Amino acid sequence: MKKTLTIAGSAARGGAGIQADLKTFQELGVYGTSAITAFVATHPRTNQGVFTQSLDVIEAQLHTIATQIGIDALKTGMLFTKDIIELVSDWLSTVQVKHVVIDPVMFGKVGTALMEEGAMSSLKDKLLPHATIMTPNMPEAEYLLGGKKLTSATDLQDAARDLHKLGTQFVLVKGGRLDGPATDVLYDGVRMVTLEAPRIDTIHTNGAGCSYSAAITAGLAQDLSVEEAVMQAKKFVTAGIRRAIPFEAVAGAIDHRAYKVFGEHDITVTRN
Ligand code: PXL
Repeated sequence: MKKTLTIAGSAARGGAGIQADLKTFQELGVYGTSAITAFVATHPRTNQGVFTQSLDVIEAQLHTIATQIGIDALKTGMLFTKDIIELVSDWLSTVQVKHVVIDPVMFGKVGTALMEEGAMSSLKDKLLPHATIMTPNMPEAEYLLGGKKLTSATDLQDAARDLHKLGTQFVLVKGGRLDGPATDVLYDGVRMVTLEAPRIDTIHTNGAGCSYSAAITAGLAQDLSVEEAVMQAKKFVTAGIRRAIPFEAVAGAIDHRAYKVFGEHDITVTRN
């Protein structure tokens, strides 16, 4: 069984973060391990929402997994601080991991900050050069590009070309926030691949981004090509959103079982 690792935050609600990643790994048939960078939950008295872990705790998890289990592919999700980004980047320089997926998590669905201010330069200069693929959504791509606004599928392609210069092998810009079909673009410096899924009219998409990058990680661990892994991941997330689990108080989560149980995967791929 191939082994995967997620380095990310714990989302107590169970839809996103570490919880989404491990569910995705399980569904796609890889062994999942985790290094938790922070806990995301709202404290009833202080209203504090992000509780980062000490660098020692994070380093201990990474060391344990690398020395006792092994890693065929890994992803990073919410790292939150500059110090954590630098710890993970330095650690990546010491281990040989073939496939590294970087989900540059910065904002939650409603704009919640999931990366502290001042961490961007470390993300760009130290972490991204390790990436096989980075998977920004539109606000993250805009922020990485210094505030440029993305409003069309053509803008996504331009953004992918610009982001590729940051040193990752592949860039996947996710256009879920555009109107019309859910269009993403994958660029490797030469070829632009457009993946399109029908728009599913729902607010219940918590964890879609996390699960997308986790599914790519699972595919890469199993030796799919990057394009195949992204295609499978897009199908996985589309099926999950179609069967999303609504919650009463907050936006619901994608159903991680959907791809395997119902097998829906109506996406189209265009290459140019
Ligand atoms: O979906 C982005 C995200 C990533 N990581 C953690 C989160 C969230 C959003 O809720 O809680 C830990």
